[in-house]
Amino acid sequence: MDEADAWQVAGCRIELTIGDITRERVDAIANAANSALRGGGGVDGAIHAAAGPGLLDELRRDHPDGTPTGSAVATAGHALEARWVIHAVGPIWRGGAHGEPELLASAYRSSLRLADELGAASIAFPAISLGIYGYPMEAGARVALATVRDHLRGPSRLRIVRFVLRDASYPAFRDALSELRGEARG
Ligand code: AR6
Repeated sequence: MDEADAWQVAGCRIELTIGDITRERVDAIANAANSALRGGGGVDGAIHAAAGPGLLDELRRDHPDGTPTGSAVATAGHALEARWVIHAVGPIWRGGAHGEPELLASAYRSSLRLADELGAASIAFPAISLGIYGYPMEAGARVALATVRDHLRGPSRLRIVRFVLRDASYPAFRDALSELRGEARG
């Protein structure tokens, strides 16, 4: 990882990497879920497959009505290395005038708050809403990183926030990271 892939904000390091989030050895991984919380395709499908059926059982039992767009819920990690999975629901992109940026920020903010409540020191995120939900990559990457930065400027026990990305979204995150770092330097 070179310095273009990392940003120290207060006591926490934000990192960008390319990989498979189901293999991350962190306290918590976030899932790009839908509001029904019953699994799906994309990273959600991969996380359910790797965690095993206990994950869906727990979601059915504890969240029978799902959770709204912009919110997040936590479960155990089951067969994953991570101790917790934080199921965050990003918005479906509908042109940008339906509150999408605020809903995406809210999905990240809710996840970070939950991670802090649980006492997690490290969390990995996928690029929420930037796949099947069609959120434009550059704008979505900027919302993701700015929301993490803002959270870390408040009280937080997080020491690592890692974005585990696919090739397609990585350049957008790298550009957004360098832009935000530049702004922070003034
Ligand atoms: N590790 C890291 N990133 C991944 C992985 C993985 N194993 N697999 C895919 N991605 P998406 P969304 C990337 O579509 O846009 C599901 O059906 C992917 O390349 O998974 O929020 C849910 O149930 C993309 O960059 O999530 C919802 O219905 C990013 O993860 C809906 O899709 C997010 O893509 C959510 O859509």
